[in-house]
Amino acid sequence: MIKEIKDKEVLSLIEQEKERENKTINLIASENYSSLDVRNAETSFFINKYAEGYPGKRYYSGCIYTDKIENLAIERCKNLFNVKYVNVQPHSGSQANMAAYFSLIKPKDKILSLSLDNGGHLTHGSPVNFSGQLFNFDHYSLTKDGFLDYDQILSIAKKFKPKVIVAGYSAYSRTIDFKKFREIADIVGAFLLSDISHISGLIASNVHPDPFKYSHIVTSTTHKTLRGPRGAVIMTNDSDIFENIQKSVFPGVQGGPLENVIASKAIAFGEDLKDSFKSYSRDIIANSKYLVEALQVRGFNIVSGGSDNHLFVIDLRNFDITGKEAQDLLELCNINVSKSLIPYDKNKPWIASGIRLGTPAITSRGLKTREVEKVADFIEQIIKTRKKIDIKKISTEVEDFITKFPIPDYYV
Ligand code: DSN
Repeated sequence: MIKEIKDKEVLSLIEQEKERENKTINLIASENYSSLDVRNAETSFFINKYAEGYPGKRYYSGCIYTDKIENLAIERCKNLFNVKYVNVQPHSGSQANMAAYFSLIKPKDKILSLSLDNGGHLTHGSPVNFSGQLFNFDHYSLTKDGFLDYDQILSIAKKFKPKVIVAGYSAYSRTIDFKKFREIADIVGAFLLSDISHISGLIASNVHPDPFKYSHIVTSTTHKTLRGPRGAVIMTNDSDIFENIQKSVFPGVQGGPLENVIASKAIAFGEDLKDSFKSYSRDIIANSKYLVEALQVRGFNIVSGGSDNHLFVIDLRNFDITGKEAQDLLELCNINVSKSLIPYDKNKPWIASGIRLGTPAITSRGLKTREVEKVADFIEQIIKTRKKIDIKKISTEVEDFITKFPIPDYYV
């Protein structure tokens, strides 16, 4: 498809991005490589179609195939997560969370969530985000050693009396106990909203406990561990709440759905239903655990001391380098990570004292534990020798190593 782009300026940037992705070890926990089918569907004729509304009830004519593609995406997503009701229209995780809040509560109502600086998300009440501006948030925090503290969550919930409790994170490396969250929500009469954007692929593969039994609403992006297009879904088992979700997404938060992206979501959910996806998810976790151990042996401190999922955060303070400095240096050496606050960080988010690493993307390229050991070697060499590092030499070594594992077009 890419050869058909005639705009040379844009084509050149697309080609350069492809080359950058090929020669880089991508450890950004929220990124992945979607298949050629997923990418191609985004450039299909569905890109042309306006379809405000839902299958069978649209505000435009000509939706015969649009209805079929959206229904296909819905059915596949229902099968993937074994859930009764799905809205596949949210353009992004942020819009999914906005619609989810509006499905349950009104502006100014109270929500309890993990703060951004402890590993939460912007849409979980950051003051610079719509969530923090429209709703009244209080936050729970991690323990000093980086774990959720359910007693603390219950105690804050009893005092704060939120209408919604959010479970779900951007930088938490441990298993989430959704059952405990629901017990707390029931004690204080709150709804439980589980934002599984990061771990949805692991949940779909049964390698992380299921939130659906316990949550009133589950939101997820589709491009992280699910390996689909950039976008999101909202799911529930409650028919009344689902009616609110439908109204909150359209006309509440969004206008016309991106049916080309919904076609891509249908393809991704189809891929995720295969057995090979389940073994991919198991490999993600095996690689994450192995990378943690390999880095610990090399003197790196990992927040909470380990990982049960696809990601973890390195506390860099013992190396006298900030998260930003480490991220920038690693990027020069063809390794991408994202700087991350550590619990009770003294640095501001733009600087941070840690970096977040994830294994979904390298696992998609076929790296196994033997190669993960090499990734740990590179990170050690770069961070420890940073003052006299030969960037040209090491970036070439990284490129030579990772290009032996081409980004796949298809996943069998
Ligand atoms: N920005 C995403 C992440 O990196 O976790 C979450 O939206």
